[in-house]
Amino acid sequence: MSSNTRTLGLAVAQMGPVHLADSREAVVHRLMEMMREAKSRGSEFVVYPELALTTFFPRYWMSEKEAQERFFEVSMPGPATQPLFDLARELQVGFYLGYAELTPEGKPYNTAIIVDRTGRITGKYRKIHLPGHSDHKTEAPFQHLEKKFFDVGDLGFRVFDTDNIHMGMCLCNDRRWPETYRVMALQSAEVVVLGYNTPSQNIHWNEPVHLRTTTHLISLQASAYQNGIWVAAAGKCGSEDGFHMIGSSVIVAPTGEIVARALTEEDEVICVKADLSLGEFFREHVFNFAKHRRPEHYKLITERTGAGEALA
Ligand code: ING
Repeated sequence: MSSNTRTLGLAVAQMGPVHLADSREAVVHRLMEMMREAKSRGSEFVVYPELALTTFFPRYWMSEKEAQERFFEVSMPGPATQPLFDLARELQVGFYLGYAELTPEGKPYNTAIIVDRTGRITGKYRKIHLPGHSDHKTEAPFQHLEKKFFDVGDLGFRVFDTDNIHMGMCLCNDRRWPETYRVMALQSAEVVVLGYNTPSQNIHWNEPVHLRTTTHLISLQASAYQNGIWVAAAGKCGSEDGFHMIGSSVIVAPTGEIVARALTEEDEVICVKADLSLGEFFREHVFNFAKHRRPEHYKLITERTGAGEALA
């Protein structure tokens, strides 16, 4: 690599199951173990999953009040998570963490934060693409109640300067929508980090199980390539109280190639020395936005929500 190459020691900390009976303290202990391992392998930033502190509770029917009492954080850091922030500061490692946020005003969000190497929160994101439903599907083997338990995020897709890296972030279903990455790439993102919880079984139609992993990977690979960015995706996976979620946590290069992939469905750290200059080749040439994009022909993308008539 050339001498002026900028690199980032980037780690993804995939989590195995978090069961209903698991305490936040026990979960934070696992997160800290993986941060220590990532640091020992030269990492400077660790990506944790979506809703990392609890089981994927939107699979269960309950009232919003019960969900908020049992699974939401009213402060970040809070008593259970403060040790993770302290360790980050001690090890000088930044991190992304997904959790359920209940604001002082009582608004519920599926949230993620970026914390820099001094342990300071430098960015916050609230999930915009909320999948699933809000009604009780009594016939379904489990629920997917993100539209019931969370409000649509109100912070937009932002890029944060974290330890001199232009870092964007999103959450889970967001990774399936190309608009997510393009809005951040138009803000000069170099890396996009995200967490996910993806059930293996589709409760809406009889989708072959392998497609869950296929669509997860092509979404990440295409978006990394089409925006000249690194993408790091951390899953919470395995069988949570009998409900299975996919693993395949990955780090994808701006080439669209998977450079690291988790092999298990347990707690597993994958690490890459990400060459941030690699993205520049793509952003300078094939995806030189300023030279090649023609927004005057893209208007439907922001004017229409659902598909409609062909343009006259
Ligand atoms: N989970 C899933 C995800 O987007 C899903 C929901 C799966 C939607 C597959 C569509 C297809 O990975 C979350 N939490 O968004």
